[in-house]
Amino acid sequence: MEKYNFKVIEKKWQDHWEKNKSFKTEIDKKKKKFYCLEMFPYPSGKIHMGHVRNYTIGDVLARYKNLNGFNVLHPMGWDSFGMPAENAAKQNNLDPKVWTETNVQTMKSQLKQLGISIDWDREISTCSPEYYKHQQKLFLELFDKGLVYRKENYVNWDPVDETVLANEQVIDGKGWRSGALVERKKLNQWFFNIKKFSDELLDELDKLDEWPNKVKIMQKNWIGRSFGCEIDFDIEGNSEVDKIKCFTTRPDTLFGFSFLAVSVDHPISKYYKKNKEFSDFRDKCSKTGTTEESIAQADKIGFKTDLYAIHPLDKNIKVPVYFANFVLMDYGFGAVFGCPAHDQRDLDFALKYNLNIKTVVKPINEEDTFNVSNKAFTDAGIIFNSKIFDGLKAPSESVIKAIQILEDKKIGKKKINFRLKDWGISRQRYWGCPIPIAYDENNNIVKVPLTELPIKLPENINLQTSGNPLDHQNDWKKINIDGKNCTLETDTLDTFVDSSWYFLRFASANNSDVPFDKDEVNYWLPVDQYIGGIEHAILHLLYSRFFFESYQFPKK
Ligand code: ANZ
Repeated sequence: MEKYNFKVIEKKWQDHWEKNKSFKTEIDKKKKKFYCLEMFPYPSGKIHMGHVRNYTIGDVLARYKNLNGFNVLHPMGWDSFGMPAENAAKQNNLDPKVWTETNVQTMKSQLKQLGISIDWDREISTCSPEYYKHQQKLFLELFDKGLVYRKENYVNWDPVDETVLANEQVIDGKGWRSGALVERKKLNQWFFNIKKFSDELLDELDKLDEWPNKVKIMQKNWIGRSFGCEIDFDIEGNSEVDKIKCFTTRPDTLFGFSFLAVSVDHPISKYYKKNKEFSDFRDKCSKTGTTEESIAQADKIGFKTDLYAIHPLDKNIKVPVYFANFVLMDYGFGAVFGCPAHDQRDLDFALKYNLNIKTVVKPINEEDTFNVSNKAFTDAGIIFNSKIFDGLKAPSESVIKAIQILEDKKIGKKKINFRLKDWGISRQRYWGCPIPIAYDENNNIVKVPLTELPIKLPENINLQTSGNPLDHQNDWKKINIDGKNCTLETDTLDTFVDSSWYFLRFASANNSDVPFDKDEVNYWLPVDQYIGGIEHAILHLLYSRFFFESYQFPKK
């Protein structure tokens, strides 16, 4: 077999590239542009075949377009913050910066050896202060617009990586990197208010003509717009709780109501704080993560309260109120009315706790003797056993009609809900972009002034500590803002923030004044060909749309 001397090939290629560099990446309005982008890699060590496959596709397209007279932008960068660097450095007593930069050099030289047609003059690396100083500025701009906020919240806690995970980073109830079973924990966190754009993010999907349908469907489901109504249930049993509000998409099944279930974090839980059995139950629930997926997969368990909910259309019907692990606090109102015959989760719960199962929807042409036993009937059908709703086509007529009736009686109100949650961006880790926020002596939030940016990560620090290493950096944490002694935020940003705008940065990669220049962005964007894995369809591709939607380009 012929032996290849890669060093010689690399040299030859570089000479060739220098002489024939024809990928002009300056703006040239006489030519049609082609922006070809592969998702930038995490510098994990060496280039692997997955990278080669991806970059070869981009290379072929970039060359083809170039030969066809296009002005081609084909850049490369490094998604270089993140936990693997910190974990690898921790294990081998190394500096994450050194580990990362060594990997970048190796991978870059391998890509050069492969001869991929990349414009290395625009190389970016997210762990470089040159990149993240702009990100810190963007963060403050979003803060000023009210799109960033801090609140105490239940989070997905990865007990192995000792950090918080976004819902999108929990797969089958496990951390996407560590594989550890995710737990629920209450922490103060920073959030991007992505929910504010739920309607836009959903509606504008229709305009993304060239996006693969699969990606659009995944995003649509993730944003999850649900049409339904909120219903107030009167409560008996505790003089301090008089009503519980539920969100439902099926008010037409109200006569199949046989229990009411609330989340363990529902406001009424405060009345059970001292109850030992309830605290044990709550602890048991916190062993499941906070994502819908992990909750859906967990066994349905409940804690029966001493409360009863009264049927809003028939005061003679009273049903028990439970705390249940399958009810999410951050969806709707953290409470559901259980209708076992027509919802499988409710049916599983009812079978376990021996609750009434009343069938109120039957298949078309079925007798009134139709009865659900161990499989919920969720198809279209006809309402029966339901007094005023009887005979309506379900759900096409019956949902609207039921909402109308409930609205007329002032028991309920039409309501649209979204599955999408605000994006938790705090990570309790060292190797990430510092959040440009400090706290004064009274723990008030203070913005770090632009003149102090970038807030650089401290170097050569001890990573062999528990929790977040930055918490132990007492000198680094001190900052004086307007004469006040303040303490820097020690959470760092989720690395998905870094990758939410890198495709814009490539348009102005060497501009140290602004993250991206309006004219350059207007010329190069949108990306004409984006190459990457479907696993990024929701996370990265949704977050970057949020960034784009929320950011107004600087006026020149
Ligand atoms: C009663 C009912 C009867 C429901 C029935 C469904 C079928 P989507 O479509 O995903 O929006 N729900 C409401 N809030 C909840 C929460 N915080 N945690 C868990 N489940 C919750 O789902 C809406 C349905 O999810 C709602 O409609 C409610 O159950 C449940 F035959 O209400 B339904």
